[in-house]
Amino acid sequence: MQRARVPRRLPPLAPLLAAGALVLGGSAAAAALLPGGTAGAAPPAAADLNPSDVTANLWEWNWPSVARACTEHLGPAGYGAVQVAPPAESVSLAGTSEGAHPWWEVYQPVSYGLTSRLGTRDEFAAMVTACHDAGVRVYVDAVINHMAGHDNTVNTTYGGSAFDPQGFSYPAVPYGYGDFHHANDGYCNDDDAGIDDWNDKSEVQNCELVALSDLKTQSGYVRGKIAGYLNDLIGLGVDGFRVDAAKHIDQDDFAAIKGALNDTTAEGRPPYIAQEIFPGASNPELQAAAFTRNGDVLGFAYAMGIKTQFQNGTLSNLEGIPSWSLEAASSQTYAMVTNHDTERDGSTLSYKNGGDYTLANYFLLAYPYGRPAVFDGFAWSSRGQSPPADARGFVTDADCASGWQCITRSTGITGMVGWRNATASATAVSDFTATARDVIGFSRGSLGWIGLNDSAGPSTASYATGLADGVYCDVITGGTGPGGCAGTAVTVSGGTATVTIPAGGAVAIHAGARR
Ligand SMILES: [Ca+2]
Ligand SMILES: [Ca+2]
Ligand SMILES: [Ca+2]
Ligand SMILES: [Ca+2]
Repeated sequence: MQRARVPRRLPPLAPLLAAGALVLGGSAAAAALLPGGTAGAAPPAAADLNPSDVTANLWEWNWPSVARACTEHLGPAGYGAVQVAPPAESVSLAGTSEGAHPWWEVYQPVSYGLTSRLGTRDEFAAMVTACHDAGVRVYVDAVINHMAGHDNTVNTTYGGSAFDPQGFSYPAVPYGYGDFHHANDGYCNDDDAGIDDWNDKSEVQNCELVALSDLKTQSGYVRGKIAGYLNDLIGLGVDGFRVDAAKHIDQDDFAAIKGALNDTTAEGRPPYIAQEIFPGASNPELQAAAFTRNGDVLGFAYAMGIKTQFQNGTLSNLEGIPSWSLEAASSQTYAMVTNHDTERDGSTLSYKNGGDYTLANYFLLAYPYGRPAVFDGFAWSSRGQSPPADARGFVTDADCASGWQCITRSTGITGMVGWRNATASATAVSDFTATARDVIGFSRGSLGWIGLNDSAGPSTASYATGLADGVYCDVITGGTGPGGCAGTAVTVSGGTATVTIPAGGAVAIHAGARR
């Protein structure tokens, strides 16, 4: 079910009155409903953004493509946010050992200008406006731990800004040699400045990650430049940040940067923060829990655990998630099935896993752990491969029929975004039932029920649903449609439903999608 949205620029009462939802005696009565009793005051923009914790991570989609996705798909489906790839001007590498213009170019910024392979500053700004108008927040992947690799042998860039990789010189910011960490400089106690002890907090945070020029975030000047970049994005309407390589920035330094950020323009609150704390450290100071005071963390352990259960066909084990040892509490986690790094290193499922990947994304949206982000990147066959781009590396429009993944707009996933939004207030899992090791069902209170079948054949069984008696429309097959259900109808009687779940598929019903 898709609900109509109120265009954000209408005065606050007009849509309600137009819809006949309120019958009032005139403007005085209407004014009494507004804070301060002032008719015609600017509406709180927050009311116009989708009340949803679901993000679509449209990784390396160019800005016009993100804008169109927000307007045509993400907003109408009820997504709360879209995550976009790093927007800063970056290196442009026509020839590398991984081919022309590898995807990781955008993780090597050369300035904080917004002329990039994903579009211009104007296109970025227009994208944010289009997404907000569709009810969708914009979260930016912020690369602030480092600038480009000092091992680059060319200094070509997408916006034309000059930089000197070996000289650590970025005149467009400007940053110079002294704004970076160097070998044995009193910060990085290492002879070649490259991190090799991944459990030494000082080395991990003050030395270089794979030759990337590491910013001296202890410097007030450097912190000011980073905060200036993020505040520029906030000024364009950006609502939050996925902080790249956050593990490599001292927690106190990032707290100081965060303290200098403006509130968001749309909702007037601090930007949402999701920190990339790559797992693997045994030193507690480098584990996710040591970073949550600065914001949420990416849910790597959850994604890896999901992979194991869906690949092994052991969905019954998902009942035990509350006892899994995960990075952080649900309220501090940005959850996912995959992202651009883990789909390449194979630590999580990806589009290459077919049905398991789709089913795992349904589960991500159904299960109340973290703020789920559904990923759509591009199809790839070699690890460093460029996104579809022109000869100069500028990314071409995302085409779902050619080269791009578009699960975020699929019927099943958009149905599940609606399901998650409709069940949000039922925060616990109930009625968890495993009718086989690879077939499960569970409820979210009295608001929704889902069944998932990871076996090779259809599975028919009876489930306690928690729902009121009636006929519901499965949202995986389209939810409600003209004159009934677009797809499968499910009858609940005495709180129980007998459901046939397709092989490798799911059936999901909620109180907001009844026939
Ligand atoms: Ca060392
Ligand atoms: Ca070293
Ligand atoms: Ca660092
Ligand atoms: Ca499986």
